[in-house]
Amino acid sequence: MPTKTVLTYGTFDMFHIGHLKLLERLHKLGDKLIVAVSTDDFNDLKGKKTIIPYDQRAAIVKAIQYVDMVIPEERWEQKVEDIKKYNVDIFAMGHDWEGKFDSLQELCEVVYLPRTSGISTTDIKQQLNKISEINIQDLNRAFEILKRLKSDFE
Ligand code: C2G
Repeated sequence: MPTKTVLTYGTFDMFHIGHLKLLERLHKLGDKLIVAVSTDDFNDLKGKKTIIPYDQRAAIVKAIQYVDMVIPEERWEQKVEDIKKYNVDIFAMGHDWEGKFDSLQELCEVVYLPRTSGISTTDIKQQLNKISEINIQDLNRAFEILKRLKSDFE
């Protein structure tokens, strides 16, 4: 039975359930799932700031049971070469990329799957920023109380 190979691309920063559910669905589309993880340099090119460095993001994706191979994504243009090099049958992305890669239909099937709602790396970063802001305000309040206590006892 010929192997059906699926290929996808992504940053996978702060790996979360949205990434996992996508990889799980991509795994079910074929027999072999290849994931191209955006390198730190490529993310600079994409204007995407990441928290987790490439080697850790790639190691996490590689450890996912649905994933058979991880390759670096270094250039927008590498998709054509990758599809040919790995005999890809299905190129698939989340639907936030709907239509962006239709030109690849000359080489293989192109599929856009619904994103998982309610979770994104951007949301996680915003929550983390909120926590650090609250912590700083709490620390300032505690500092003011300590200063008042100190002057009361002087
Ligand atoms: N995704 C999802 N549900 C979410 C968040 C992300 O299905 N809640 C999907 C995205 O649609 C994408 C994949 O998970 O297909 C990886 O998302 P990102 O890490 O944000 O990848 P991105 O920065 O979109 O990089 O050349 C293509 C780019 O490298 C894609």
